[in-house]
Amino acid sequence: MEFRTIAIIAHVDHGKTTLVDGLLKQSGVFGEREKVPERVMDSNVQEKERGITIYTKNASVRYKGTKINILDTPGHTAFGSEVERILRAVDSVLLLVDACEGPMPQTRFVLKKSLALGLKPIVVINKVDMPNANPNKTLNEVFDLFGELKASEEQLDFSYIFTNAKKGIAYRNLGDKSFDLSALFDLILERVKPSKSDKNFPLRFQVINLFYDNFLGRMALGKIYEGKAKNGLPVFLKKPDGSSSQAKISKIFSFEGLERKEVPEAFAGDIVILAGSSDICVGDTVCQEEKSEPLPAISIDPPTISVEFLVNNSPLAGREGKCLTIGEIKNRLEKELETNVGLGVDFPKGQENSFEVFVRAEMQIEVLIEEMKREGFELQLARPRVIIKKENGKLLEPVEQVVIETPKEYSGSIIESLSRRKGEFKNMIKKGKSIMLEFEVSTRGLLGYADEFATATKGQGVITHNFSEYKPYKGQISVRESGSIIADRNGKALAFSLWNSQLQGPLFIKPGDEVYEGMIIGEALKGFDVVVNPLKQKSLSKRIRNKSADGSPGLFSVSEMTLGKALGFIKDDELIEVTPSAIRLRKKNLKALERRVLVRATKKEI
Ligand SMILES: Nc1nc2c(ncn2[C@@H]2O[C@H](COP(=O)(O)OP(=O)(O)OP(=O)(O)O)[C@@H](O)[C@H]2O)c(=O)[nH]1
Ligand SMILES: [Mg+2]
Repeated sequence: MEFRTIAIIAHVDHGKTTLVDGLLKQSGVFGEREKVPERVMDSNVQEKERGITIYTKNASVRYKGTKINILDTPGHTAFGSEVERILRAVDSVLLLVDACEGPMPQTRFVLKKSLALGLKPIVVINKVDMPNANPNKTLNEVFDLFGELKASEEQLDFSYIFTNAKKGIAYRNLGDKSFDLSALFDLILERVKPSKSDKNFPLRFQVINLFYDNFLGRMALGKIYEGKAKNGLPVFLKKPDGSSSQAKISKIFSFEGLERKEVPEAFAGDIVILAGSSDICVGDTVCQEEKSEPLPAISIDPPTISVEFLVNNSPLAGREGKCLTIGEIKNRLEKELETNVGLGVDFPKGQENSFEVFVRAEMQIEVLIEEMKREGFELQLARPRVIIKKENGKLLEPVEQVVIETPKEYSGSIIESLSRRKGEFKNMIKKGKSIMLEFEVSTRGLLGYADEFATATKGQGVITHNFSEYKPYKGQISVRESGSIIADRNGKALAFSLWNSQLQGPLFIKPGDEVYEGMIIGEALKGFDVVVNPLKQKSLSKRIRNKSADGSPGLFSVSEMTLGKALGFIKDDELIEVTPSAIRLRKKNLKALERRVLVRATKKEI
C-alpha cells in the first residue's frame, strides 16, 4: 500500500478542522447512521469550549488504495512550534486560506516554515460560500505571499483548489459543478509524491509527538522512514546528543479513521504510535541497527517564560478544591511532562512550597491551569517572568516577530503601545481597509499585551507572535501603571462599600463575594495601591434619610477576571489564586502594615 502524509496548516479559524470532518466523512470513516459532532477532531474539552484546536491530532483516510495520514494542526499563534515539529514528518501540506480574510499573519508563519523545509504546498481557498468571499483576490494574495517568502520556482508553481469545507465540497475551478471533496482527494494523489521510503531497509522511525497511557506508559507518535516496525523487535533508541540505548517495541498502533488500531507490524511511509520505552522523546530515532544514522534532529524552541506555581495558602484555601498539597501538584506536573514537549519544571529540592514552570507562551499556562482547575486543583501563580540569559557578560532576552493585522484607525495606538513596550517597528503594508504591521518585540514586552491589544482594536485586530532569537536586553519596560484596590478584612463584600470603591477604578468582585484581607478586588486607576473596607454598610441614619432598604445604591459593572487577564495584570508582589470555581488576585503579603514596612525597607536599600 502507498502512503501519503499531509498536514493542514492555516491561520486560526480558517477552517482546517472543518475540512478534516469532510475528508473523514466522505472517505467512509463513519457509519451511515453515526452521529458525528462538528469539528470531530477538536475532541478535547477546552478545544470544544474555546472553539480552537490546541493539540495536533491525526487521522487517516483511504482513497483509491492509498492511505492518507492527515495531521490537523492548531492555528493559534501560541502553538506555532507544535506545527513546526509536525511539518518534519509530512510529504506535503494543505495551506488553507479563508477566502474572506485572505492570508493572515499565521498563514505567513506556517507557509514560511513549510517552504524552508522544501515542501510544496497545495493551496486551498476555503469558505468560498461566504457572501464576502473573494477567492480570486485571495489566490492572488497567496501567490504574492509565496513570492515575498522567496519560494522556489517549483514551489511558486503550486496547485490550488477552492472549497466550502462546511458543506464538504471542493471545486478545481470556480463555477465547476461539484458535490463533494473528490477533486481535493484527487489533487492530493496527483500532487503529493509518495513518501521516499524503502521497506527493505532496516527500521528507522522518528518521534514527533508523545502520548501517555496508564497501562503502556509513554508512547511515541512518529513516522517510519525506512523498513518495518514489528511487535517485539529489539531496537536502538538514538538521541540527538549521540547517545544510544536499547529497547523493545512492545505495541504498535496505526490510524484507521479516528481510531488507533493495534497492529502487529507497520511499514515505511506510515504514521504510527510505538510503545516500549519510557525514555523516548521528540526527535529521537528508533532504529533496528546500531550502526544506523539517527534522523536529523528536530529543534524545539526553548521555553522563554517561567511562572512560579505555589501551594494555595490564602485564607480561603481548601474550600473549593480537592487537590492542594505540594505532592499532588508535583505528581500532576510530572504527568504533564510525560507528553507536553513545550513544558519544563524545576522541582523543589528542599522544603519549598513552589515549582518553577517553563513554557513558550502564556497561553500554554492558561491551558494547563484550566485543565488542573477542572481536575479539582487549587494553587497560586506568581507573575510570569521572561527567561533572561547571560552570555559573555551580556544579558540576553528572547525577542519575537510580531505581525498585526488591524483596521487602519487603530494602527497609531498600536504603534504607540508597542513602542512603550520597547518594540521595534519593522514594516507596514496596506491591505484594503486594514493594515499589516510588523514589529520585533521582546517576550517581556509582550507579556500581558493580548488583552490590551483586544481592547485597543475593539476585538477587530489580529496579532500573532513567534519566538525568533535571543538578543541584547532592551532595558526596563514599564509594567502596569495603575495600582490595586485591596480589601482590608475578611467577609462577604457589601454593595454599598463596593459602590464607593468603584470610584477608584474597575472592580473584579460583586456584592456577596467572599473577600479576605490582602485580596485585590479591583484596579486603582490613580496609580497606587488603595486599601478599602469592602464590608462597610451605610449608616442607619443615612439609610433612613435615603429611604433605601439596605443603602445599596444599585447595579454597577464588574470586570470579570479571567486567567489570561490575571496573568497580565499582577505585579511582582501579587499572586493569582486559582481554585476550581474562582480566580482571585491577592497581595503576596496580606497584611497592609507589613507591606508598608517592606516597601520602606526596599526604598532604603535602593
Ligand atoms: N461558511 C463556511 N464556514 C466555514 C467553512 N469552513 C469552516 N467554517 C467555519 O469556520 C469556523 C472555524 O472553523 P475550524 O474548522 O474550527 O477552523 P480551524 O482552522 O480548525 O481553527 P483552529 O484549529 O482553531 O486554528 C467554524 O465556525 C466553521 O464552521 C466554510 O467553508 N464555509
Ligand atoms: Mg482546528
